[in-house]
Amino acid sequence: MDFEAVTKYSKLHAKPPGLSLQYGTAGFRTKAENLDHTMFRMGLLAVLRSKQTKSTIGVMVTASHNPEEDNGVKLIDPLGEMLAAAWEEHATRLANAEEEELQRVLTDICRKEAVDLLGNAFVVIGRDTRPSSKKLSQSVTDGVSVLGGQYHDYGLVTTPQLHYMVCCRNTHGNYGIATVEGYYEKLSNAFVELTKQAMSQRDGHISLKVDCANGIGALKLKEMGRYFPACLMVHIDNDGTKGKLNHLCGADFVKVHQKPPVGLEMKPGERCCSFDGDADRIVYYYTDVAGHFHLLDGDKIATLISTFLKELLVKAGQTLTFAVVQTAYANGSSTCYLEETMKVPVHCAKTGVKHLHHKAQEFDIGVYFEANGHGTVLFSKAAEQKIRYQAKEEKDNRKREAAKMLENTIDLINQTVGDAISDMLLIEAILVLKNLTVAQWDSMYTDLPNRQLKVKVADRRVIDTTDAERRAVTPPGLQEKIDDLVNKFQLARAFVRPSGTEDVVRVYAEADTQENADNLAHEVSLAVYHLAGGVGEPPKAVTS
Ligand code: G16
Repeated sequence: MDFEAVTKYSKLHAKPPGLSLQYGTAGFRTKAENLDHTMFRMGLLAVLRSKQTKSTIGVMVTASHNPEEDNGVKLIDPLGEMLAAAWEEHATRLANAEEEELQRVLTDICRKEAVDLLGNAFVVIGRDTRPSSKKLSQSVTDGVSVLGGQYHDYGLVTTPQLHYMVCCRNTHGNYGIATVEGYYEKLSNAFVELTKQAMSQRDGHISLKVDCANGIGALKLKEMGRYFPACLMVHIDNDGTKGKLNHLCGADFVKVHQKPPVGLEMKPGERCCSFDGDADRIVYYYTDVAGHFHLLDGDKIATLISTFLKELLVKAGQTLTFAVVQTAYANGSSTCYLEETMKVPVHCAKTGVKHLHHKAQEFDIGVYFEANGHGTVLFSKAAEQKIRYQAKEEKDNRKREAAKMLENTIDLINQTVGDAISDMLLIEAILVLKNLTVAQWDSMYTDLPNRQLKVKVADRRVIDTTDAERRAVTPPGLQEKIDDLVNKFQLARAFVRPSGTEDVVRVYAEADTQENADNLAHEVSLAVYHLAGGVGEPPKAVTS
């Protein structure tokens, strides 16, 4: 390793003194102006990871749902999955090393991970549309180059597109062609194959409004429009020409505030959805004739997809293990419906796609979704082979047709990570195939009223949790207080956890009525404020 060059270039990407960051739920996130050194260093780290795994590694510059002034970076491992946990620790140490410690930290990582420094390294880079992203992605390439790594810069892509590229490159094209055109063709062809028979039997077209959060999703959905069949009419709103990224729009806004985004007009019954800033999350919604807003979040999406897959597996006569993975944020009604009505095993993982993804890998078919709309479906290698074999060789027509549909579903899904575009196409296909309106889908079960709040504290790390984040271990007395508050309400549940992407503590509460959910959330917020070092004014009561 040419330490002299590393030291020289590192000074051009100097670390703000005293700044300490952590590789959180989805990489590093903070104000963009504090990230230059982290980007350079993640370029260095990606080279080491690439040399160690002898594979292409991805670096995505994005802060996803965070405000436009923030930015972030995350590394993508060889099969398109999130960076391995041990390397997250290396990432944190490297990002926080003072200049004079850099050489020691790099040497230490190489020793611990047995990195062959003579090996080749290849890194692919992508970025979202934030004003700061271009310059920050150049800092990544500086880091890659100084350690002699090769790179390909995909420029503006959605986060899931970069995950897809990494997987395609490391599977030598087996997963798909590693270009945006390859991505568009793979997904569009699968959508057409899956829906063509059903579409030929019905009049009219599929029409959908998409709030793209003024982010990269708008650009990519527009490009992809050329590949869509004529029957699929997607109307793009919040395309970035007027509004600010994630401001009063996007999946996170709609989910947390339980109301429509600005910049999108809805007629009663019209199907709408929102992406987040880097298009890795999606939620659906509509208003009914009485003007009431209905949200179909990640839980409703997981339920729809699970129902569809289970029906196909029964038709195909396949006996594969099947499970759904959720987080503590999953609405109690959704878990109940999945377990009791659908008889599907449900598991609870910690927040963060990486945790859900790992759990879902334990099954032949693992459906995972966070309530916030981030999720996908994983098929084990063995399950995929069985399905593809049956789609070709099965003699029974009905079973073969079901297997073919499962095969097209596999091709439509981005198995590397939650993908708003891929999820949207799958949902649209299922609604066509099952002949469901959005209101019929919504009526599968009724959500328990719920509320999410944020509390500012001096140091959110004072809150430690256990049991997949459903119980607080510290600070002392907080969990007991939450238990007391929950006991005051019917059908109630509440938990708190430090966010891994924003400098806040998140509070979730659900109860029998919206008023009770709001009151419970507010009282739990006050408990956090008083027991965990709240800053500023105490949280105000919720006005729904
Ligand atoms: C990221 C993660 C998600 C997580 C979300 C919020 O989403 O990928 O798994 O649910 O942050 O995390 P936290 O509550 O820890 O802030 P995104 O869409 O922002 O990348």
